[in-house]
Amino acid sequence: MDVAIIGLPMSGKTTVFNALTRGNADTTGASEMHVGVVKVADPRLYVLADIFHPRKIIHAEVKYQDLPGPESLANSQGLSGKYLNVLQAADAFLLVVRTFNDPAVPSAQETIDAGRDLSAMLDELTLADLLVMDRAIEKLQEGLKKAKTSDRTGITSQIDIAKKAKQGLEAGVPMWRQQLTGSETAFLHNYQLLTYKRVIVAFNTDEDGPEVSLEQLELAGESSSGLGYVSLCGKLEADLALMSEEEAEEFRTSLGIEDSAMDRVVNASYDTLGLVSFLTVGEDEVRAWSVDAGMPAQEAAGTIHTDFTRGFVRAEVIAYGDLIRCGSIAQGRKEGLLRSEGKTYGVKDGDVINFLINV
Ligand SMILES: Nc1nc2c(ncn2[C@@H]2O[C@H](COP(=O)(O)OP(=O)(O)OP(=O)(O)O)[C@@H](O)[C@H]2O)c(=O)[nH]1
Ligand SMILES: [Mg+2]
Repeated sequence: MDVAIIGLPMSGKTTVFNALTRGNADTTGASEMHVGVVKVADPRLYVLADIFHPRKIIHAEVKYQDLPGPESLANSQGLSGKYLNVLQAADAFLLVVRTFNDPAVPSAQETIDAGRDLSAMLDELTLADLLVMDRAIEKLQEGLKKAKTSDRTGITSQIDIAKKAKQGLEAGVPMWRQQLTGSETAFLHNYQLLTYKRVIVAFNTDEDGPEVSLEQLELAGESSSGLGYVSLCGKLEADLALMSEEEAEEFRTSLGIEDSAMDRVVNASYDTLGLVSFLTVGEDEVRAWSVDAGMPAQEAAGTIHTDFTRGFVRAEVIAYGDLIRCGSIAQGRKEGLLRSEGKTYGVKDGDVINFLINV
């Protein structure tokens, strides 16, 4: 999963990036982009490793990309900039919103107002898509003038789709929530619109909180619908991320923080995006793969290797809990807990899967 960190300038993006990646990126106004890859903690892998003794344990991964302030949507101009492709390639956005009070850290605004800043950022995303749709409609209309009669119907319906998306955006509905048919979605896919991505908000609080929740912000209309969020202190978490795990754990306990920012952001991302992990086991590796919940088994096979989609025969599936109870695949088979599933089986979290492939 690729997550691009966005937010207003000086909201604490790089600090949060450091907290999430145990990084040490410069927060004194550096202008380069930072990239960090983090393993998704999954204790089930270690339990499975005790059974299968694999050579490797491979976690699912999240890639975080931290964009320099002015480029990361500070204003709509920034979007056409050189980082647009990074935003387009991301699976989700982590939107950092400043709620910490620190007179030493300058801010474009005089007051701290999470609702205002969050709305402004969401508007930026919508605005960027609106610009793209406007340009698309213009281009298509030009094309229509020159088009052969036989192409006109097609182009006209494409213009209608773009106008429909534009209307939705103007009403403040992000693309992912718009009611569109499969062919409309397929056409719009070409434009790599940003509001197709799900947004997880990270409220960057002071060390002593208070925690911020989306509900308390009372955002206008439905604009907060479908957002995930976490409340964390970026600065504190960035410090903790550089300590040993034991030390950090001790500090967290004394501060009453249950989970690390890393775990909480990953959990919120999985929840918001509706992701689950299926697991594969063997002598070579025990591994977690993240996919959309309910993804058909044939498509899930394709995440391991693209050839697996074509060669899919069936999937042998056992739930993680059942496998642990049985102690081995063979015992699971004996007890009838190892199921044989077809192409359309919807993958669930914790499914231990062996794909049977015919290549
Ligand atoms: N007090 C306090 N300061 C913070 C917190 N998070 C970030 N800062 C400070 O705010 C300043 C900006 O933080 P950055 O993480 O660089 O913010 P940014 O959004 O990456 O900034 P740009 O990339 O320049 O837009 C730094 O001096 C940080 O130390 C926080 O939770 N509390
Ligand atoms: Mg930064």
